[in-house]
Amino acid sequence: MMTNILNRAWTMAARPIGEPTQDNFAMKESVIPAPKHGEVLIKTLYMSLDPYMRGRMRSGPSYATVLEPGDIMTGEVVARVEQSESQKYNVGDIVRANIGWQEWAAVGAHTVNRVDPNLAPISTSLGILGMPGMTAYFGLLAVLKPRAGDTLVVSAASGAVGAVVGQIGKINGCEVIGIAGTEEKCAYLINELGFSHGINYKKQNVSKELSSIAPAGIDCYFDNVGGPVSDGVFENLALKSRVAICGQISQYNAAETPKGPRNLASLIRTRTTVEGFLVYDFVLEHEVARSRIATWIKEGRLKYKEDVVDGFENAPTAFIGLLNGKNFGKLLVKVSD
Ligand code: NAP
Ligand code: FER
Repeated sequence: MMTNILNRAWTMAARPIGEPTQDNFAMKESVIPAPKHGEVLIKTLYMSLDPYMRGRMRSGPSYATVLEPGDIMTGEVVARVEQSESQKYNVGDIVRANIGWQEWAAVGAHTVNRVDPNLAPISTSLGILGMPGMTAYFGLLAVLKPRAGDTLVVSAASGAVGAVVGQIGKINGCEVIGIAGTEEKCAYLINELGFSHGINYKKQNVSKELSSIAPAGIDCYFDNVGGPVSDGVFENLALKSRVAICGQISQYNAAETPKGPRNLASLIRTRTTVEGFLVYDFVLEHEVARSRIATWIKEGRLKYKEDVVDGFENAPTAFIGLLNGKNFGKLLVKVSD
């Protein structure tokens, strides 16, 4: 019945200092577990790779448990039920589960979430209909609260979160400016997603470009990256502007976190509000957001791009690449058919 004899998992072999390397990961094999009463045996189809995983590899204060060397890498997968010891699921059902970087797991049926394959392709339950999509939706609509006519800037704009932020911004009547790391990504923002402008932060001066594109200033900034990109945006904020701190990916591989926020004096003049948030702050509203996003996809008002890497063995390389902008769209690993 089972194709693989053994289960495979990626563990954190050693805590990375600075940029992770292959040596920070180790593959561990184990027997495929047998589900107990109330459990389901699931087989991973797609595995999500997300920037927050770098945070789990770091020691220090966090909203979540940090990994210790030898622990299986944290993460969410979309999987198929292969054996069920629960009334809740049948063999063949598709679920989303927090089993980490693993090919198989036996887990309590109450710990997984059903995925509706008729809503959209199942891979989207890790992307636009999953955690990154929820992040975009609530970070924009509940934290930044844009008004029609606002100028919205989003960084890491072609990524899993950023692309959704910009498109929902457009649906809400914003003028959207995206910042991304290649010409190809910027062209995609404008030609495929309908953003007004794309700024390539590796080739262009973010502050100068923004001051010419939006001389009246930026009303809303959805910050995914921090660092020099955000310095350039902060120099162009409008009166009563809002900044949502979603991520600071430019800092995730830093061996030492820089002390203190920078460049804040101008916020006095502009009366800017800066607010950090976590996608889980809005968990009670996720289902409503998921169905609204699914409707927008069906209506052709939201597009999404996935970057699918084939093969479980390639997860560490793909993850290292994510922290360097190698991905173009939501990064997934295809683990099995
Ligand atoms: P993503 O944007 O699909 O991929 C990450 C992208 O970040 C890369 O492709 C790269 O794109 C960009 N990047 C990497 N290093 C950078 C640097 N030094 N400066 C500027 N950009 C850099 O990832 P995602 O899943 O959508 O996540 C985006 C952000 O949201 C991350 O910061 C993540 O931590 C955050 N997040 C937060 C929450 C929350 O609850 N607060 C939830 C989910 C995600 P370029 O080629 O454009 O550089
Ligand atoms: C993320 C980046 C940071 C994220 C969560 C955090 C869920 C939280 C960081 C912390 O607790 O220090 O992408 O996604």
